Amino acid sequence: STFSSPARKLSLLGLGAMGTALARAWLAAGYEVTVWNRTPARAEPLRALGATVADSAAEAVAAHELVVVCLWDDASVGATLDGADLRGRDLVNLTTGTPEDGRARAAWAAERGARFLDGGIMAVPPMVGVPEAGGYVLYSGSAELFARHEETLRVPVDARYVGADAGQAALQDVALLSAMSGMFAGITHAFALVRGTDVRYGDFAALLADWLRAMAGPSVGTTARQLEQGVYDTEAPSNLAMQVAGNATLLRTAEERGVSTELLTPYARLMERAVAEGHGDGDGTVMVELLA
Ligand code: FVH
Repeated sequence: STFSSPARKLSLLGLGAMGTALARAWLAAGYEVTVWNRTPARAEPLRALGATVADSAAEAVAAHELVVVCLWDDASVGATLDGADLRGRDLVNLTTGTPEDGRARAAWAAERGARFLDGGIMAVPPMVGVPEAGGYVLYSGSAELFARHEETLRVPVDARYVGADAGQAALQDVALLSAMSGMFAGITHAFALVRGTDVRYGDFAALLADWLRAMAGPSVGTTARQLEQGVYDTEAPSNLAMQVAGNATLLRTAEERGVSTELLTPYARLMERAVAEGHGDGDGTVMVELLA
């Protein structure tokens, strides 16, 4: 179609774990890929797979219209692209950053004559090139750029465009990562509780995975509905007052087992504040308002 990628070729700067996985996926799909990495040795396995290795970042940028960067942080993007001529380039930034980083980088790219798309990768390297793994990239920024290169961008992992505000992909990326962080905190505490007991880790892991799935699905749906309606009445027999009472048992159990409560305490304190402010009869959704 007229919106498909005009050429099956691109430059990729940054060959860490993620950049290398992306390069491999494009090469496997028959794309012409020019690569560059600060430490040149990391490019050699890709040369063996057919990539062209540029001697400098500027040379890689000059090679193709579509330039993808996947670097450590936003500062390394600025440092890497500093001396490159970005005029007429379609710059896709797959480096994790904040929403403000994304917006500032979009303005920076526009000043240099480039179109810009910011991407938040919701996948780990082994998921790249494996569609059934369910990974995707959230993109925001130039809709025109996304339409033009959508076919190419979908090669390593699925792609979802979330809006013209270049900060939007990072916002949703970081929100999802933050939720993951809380989940991993819970998993860490749970395994610490059963550690050194007769509980078999494998059996417990199966219980834990099923429990998290059963809780997360309905919970996020309820939270979204309540935020949309601005009504936080409890929809389940588990209001905040009950949960605060339950927290005392969680904390006492940790103490009995000699497990630190440092992961549990902050969330328990927020629930207590919600109850103290008169929200004991409602669902935990009100805590979203207490935070923001
Ligand atoms: N790996 C993952 O699981 C996650 C999944 C979700 C997305 N993240 C983000 O992807 C970006 C790159 O992550 P990565 O996993 O490829 O990271 P590393 O393997 O550590 O490679 C980092 C590359 O960045 C280069 N680099 C670092 N600093 C500079 C700099 N000042 N100038 C130029 N390049 C720089 C580094 O080069 P070198 O050390 O090999 O010379 C690597 O190419 C990241 O934003 C994740 O948050 C990954």
